[in-house]
Amino acid sequence: MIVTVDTAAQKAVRLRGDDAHPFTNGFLCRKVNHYLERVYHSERLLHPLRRVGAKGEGRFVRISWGDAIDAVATNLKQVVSEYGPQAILPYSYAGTMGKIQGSSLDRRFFHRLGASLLDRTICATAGGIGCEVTLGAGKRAAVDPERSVDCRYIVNWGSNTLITNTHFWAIQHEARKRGAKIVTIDPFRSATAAKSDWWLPIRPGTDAALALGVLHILFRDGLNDQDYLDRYCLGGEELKARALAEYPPEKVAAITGLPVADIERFANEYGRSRELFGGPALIRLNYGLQRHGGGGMAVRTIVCLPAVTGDWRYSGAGALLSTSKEYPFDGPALERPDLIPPGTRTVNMVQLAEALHGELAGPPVKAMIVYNSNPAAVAPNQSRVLEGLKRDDLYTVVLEHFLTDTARHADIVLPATMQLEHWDIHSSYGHLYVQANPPAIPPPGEVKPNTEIFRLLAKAMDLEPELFAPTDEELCRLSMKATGGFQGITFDDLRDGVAKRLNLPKNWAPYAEGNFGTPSGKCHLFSPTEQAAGRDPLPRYVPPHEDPQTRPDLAAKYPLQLVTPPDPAFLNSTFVEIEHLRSQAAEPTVDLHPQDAAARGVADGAVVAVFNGRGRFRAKAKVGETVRPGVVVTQGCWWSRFTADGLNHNTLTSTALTDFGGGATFFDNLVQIEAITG
Ligand SMILES: Nc1nc2c(c(=O)[nH]1)N[C@H]1C(S)=C(S)[C@@H](COP(=O)(O)OP(=O)(O)OC[C@H]3O[C@@H](n4cnc5c(=O)[nH]c(N)nc54)[C@H](O)[C@@H]3O)O[C@H]1N2
Ligand SMILES: Nc1nc2c(c(=O)[nH]1)N[C@H]1C(S)=C(S)[C@@H](COP(=O)(O)OP(=O)(O)OC[C@H]3O[C@@H](n4cnc5c(=O)[nH]c(N)nc54)[C@H](O)[C@@H]3O)O[C@H]1N2
Ligand SMILES: [Mo]
Repeated sequence: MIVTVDTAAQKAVRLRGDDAHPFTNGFLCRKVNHYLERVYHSERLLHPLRRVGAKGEGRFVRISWGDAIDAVATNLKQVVSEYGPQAILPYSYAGTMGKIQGSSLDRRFFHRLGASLLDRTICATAGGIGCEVTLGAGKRAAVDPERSVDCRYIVNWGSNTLITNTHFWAIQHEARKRGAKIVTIDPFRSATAAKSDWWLPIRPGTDAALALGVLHILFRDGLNDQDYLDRYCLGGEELKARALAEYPPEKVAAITGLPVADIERFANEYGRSRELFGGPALIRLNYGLQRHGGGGMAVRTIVCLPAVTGDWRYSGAGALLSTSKEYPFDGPALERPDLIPPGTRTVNMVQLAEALHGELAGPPVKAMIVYNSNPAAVAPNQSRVLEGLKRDDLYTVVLEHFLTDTARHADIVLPATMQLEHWDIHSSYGHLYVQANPPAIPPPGEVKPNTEIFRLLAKAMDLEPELFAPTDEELCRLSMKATGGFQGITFDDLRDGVAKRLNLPKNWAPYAEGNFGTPSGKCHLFSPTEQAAGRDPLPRYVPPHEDPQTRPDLAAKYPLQLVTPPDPAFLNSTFVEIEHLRSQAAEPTVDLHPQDAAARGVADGAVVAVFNGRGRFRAKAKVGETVRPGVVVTQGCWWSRFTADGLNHNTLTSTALTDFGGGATFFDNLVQIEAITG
């Protein structure tokens, strides 16, 4: 972002994309483009607040920083003396993904206190572990996306790329001009699906079955790159035997709901991309397919495909989930995990509802400190989370920009800086540049960076001053180890905000000659590690937790599969505060197929109730062929204040975990819909 500042007024007057940034190329996404409206929003929090109303009601009074920090320290000390430090739960995620404001002094603070650890599973762990099973420790499906213009068959698999990764869509668009075909696999006709050459409306949570069906066809028709398999892979024969024996197209069609002819055509085009379209294939797999009971297995299986076709040989081709692992940030130096007392329990953030209801092992949660996150809106099983946040015996502190649904339940709210107002350093999970974020303007009002808030808290809690002494710039410097992709790049090279490409070869292709992260360096199509752990050594289809095919009992009551991705106008629950983005999203809606609508007497535009055993909320019906029969989609994450019943789609989602990584299963829900009359 290039910010123009009126220096006399110390005010940012313009914000735009950076033309000199090779990947973002001068444009910002639809939300960040309006970031100045967040910065100067009339509801922005500018002072510490103390709650005076009931939890959730939103009545607060302004207090001084001194009083706020004293109050927090007094309460935390009391919790520690009565219940031990593990009764304190930190809760943070991706509000800012900066290394310094996201995970540095905050971690030191909680580690030193001996607070419960938080397993940050809400987004990416299922696919992370799924990748590691196949590709090896610390590895992700990664390519240089700028080189993907040379791909000629591009598959957006569970990825709403046009919306959630808009700069990569621009690259796909360019590849298409040069002859590429774009295919999207998604139960919902997302904006990406609508703009693709071919939309494959798969049944939710069945992607591993499709991938195994594709493998069946690749092996059956001799479309496998045997040389790549022989040199760089372990278990090609075993995978082949399983795919051929267990995943014939007819069976895969019955699981995925896709016609046999489409499965055959997709596998054939994918496997023969170079011959048919003149260039290699890329699978842009993303988070949509991970948010299901079998999400880890789905990723593990899909990332086998480029090894079988040999697409890993080509720069920009193969599969892309995340480039995040290419950044050798020195996490331990920032976070000091050595300070964690042995035996400290870990709470999975997906299970916040259980944690707040005292259902997890270990001491009850008596205090929670939330920053960079809005769990009241984004965590699953929202009604139970809200009930937990309303507990009178829970002390809640929230560091925020706005009075979010979570902040409204806080005892103390502490105002935090935004991106324009603090130092930070950023990796990416979608490209290969590292960048510092120098502040453009001073913080407004009494706002402070997260780091500074933890410095104040540490002092009030009598923790060792030297742990919290480094300035934010010093922390930035400390974060960069001169190894791997950071060789030849120092913080000083980044200070002015110019993005530097990681030190990787121009035609980077990480797995072109093997180099996987496994002990043998080979791609594990067959995983001895999984076998040793008593699990299936080969990929297989793991059905969703709530699947009409495997849970007919549940489907009798709740027959529809519900998918709950973010609205294109929002970033999870961020930007809901911006009025004109909110008006683009308009109101909570639910897409349903005309057959399912007719069966329920639901007309397009009617208000319906969407419900299951966990919750119920109202939405406006959008009847159309944007979903396959049996599937419904409601986009979020709305704030309670702006919905008819004070709830969003997470009142319907469950805290059940994924097969690998303990991830969230936001898109794995059975529901029923009924028309609301009167
Ligand atoms: N505008 C915008 N951009 C964002 C975000 C945002 O909230 N708004 N969030 C950011 C974050 S934190 C993340 S993690 C990424 C997420 O980026 P994406 O992975 O693109 O995110 P989603 O939109 O959640 O899911 C993608 C698609 O998967 C589909 N899907 C659901 N279930 C299945 C399934 O079983 N199989 C298949 N094949 N598809 C399925 C959904 O219908 C959806 O269209 O986006 C980032 N970018
Ligand atoms: N049903 C359903 N639920 C979902 C998803 C879904 O697709 N469907 N998506 C999931 C995904 S992919 C993710 S990543 C999670 C995201 O969950 P969260 O990380 O909680 O994301 P946000 O909703 O964006 O909320 C982040 C909050 O951090 C605040 N914030 C931003 N920067 C700073 C800062 O510097 N300091 C402080 N103190 N606060 C800051 C913002 O104001 C915002 O309120 O949600 C998950 N929840
Ligand atoms: Mo995410």
